[in-house]
Amino acid sequence: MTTSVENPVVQSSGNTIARIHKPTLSEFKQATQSYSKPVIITGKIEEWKAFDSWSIDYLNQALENKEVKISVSKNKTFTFTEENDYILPSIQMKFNDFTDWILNGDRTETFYYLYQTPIETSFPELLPDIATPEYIKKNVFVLANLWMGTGGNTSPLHWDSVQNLLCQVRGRKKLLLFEPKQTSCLYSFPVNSKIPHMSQVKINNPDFNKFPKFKNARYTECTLEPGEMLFIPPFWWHQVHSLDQLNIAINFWWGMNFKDYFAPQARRIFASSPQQIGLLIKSLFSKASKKN
Ligand SMILES: O=C(O)CCC(=O)C(=O)O
Repeated sequence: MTTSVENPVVQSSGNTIARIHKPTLSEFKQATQSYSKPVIITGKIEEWKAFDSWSIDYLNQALENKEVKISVSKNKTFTFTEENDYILPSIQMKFNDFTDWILNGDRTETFYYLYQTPIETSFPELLPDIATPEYIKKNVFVLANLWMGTGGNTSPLHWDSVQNLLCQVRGRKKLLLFEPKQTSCLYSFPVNSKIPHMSQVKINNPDFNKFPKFKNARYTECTLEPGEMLFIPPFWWHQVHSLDQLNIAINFWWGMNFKDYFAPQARRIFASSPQQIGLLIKSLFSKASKKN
């Protein structure tokens, strides 16, 4: 099944994201202007065992019916709201039951997403199938998460205070990206809220009366194909739509560089409370590692 995604009603920046085949570290640094610009890398994931072997049968066998935590949504949008106390609702399920649900074409009223689950703690069996990309500095803390679900799942517009390589193993993902300098048009939740990294705007159906400056926002779109990895610099806003019936991705998160502390979002948080940015990073990692 292929899911189509409506473009938002705002305009494209007219930019595209460059693709670069198997760059060396110095080519990667050049293409990203020293970790500042998104770029799509081709040819690297094909070297992973996961790329050849990750079928549902293989994963069912490797994970031997283990209990997993699966996020649930009534409308395929997976987000933090006041209504659910800013925690994604989830259930425990046998991995095989989850993959049966995927194979049966997700014809249910509740939709599932194996969402941002740290591989090292939750799926160590899968670690030999992937490789930490060499573009990540040695000796830094890296968190690799597994994401697995079906077409139509949406992670709404947000930024992360970490560097990110989003690696697509199966299925495609469509992303809408907004540069940090667009932040004033994107209406973040308040700094002292539980979700200061999320936009209040529903970008596919925006309320322009409430969010008039969103009309001036400019996005860059890309579709990540299986075997491709996207570098997302810290503080770049992104909304992510899964396409295709089986969608599997890994993302690698690691600490930001000094220059990133000058992004508008970091400055806004600093201005309100200087300790917050460190806490933000810490909580991101500890939240993720406590997930399962
Ligand atoms: O793939 C998704 O649904 C969301 C991924 C994401 O937001 C990220 O990698 O930061």
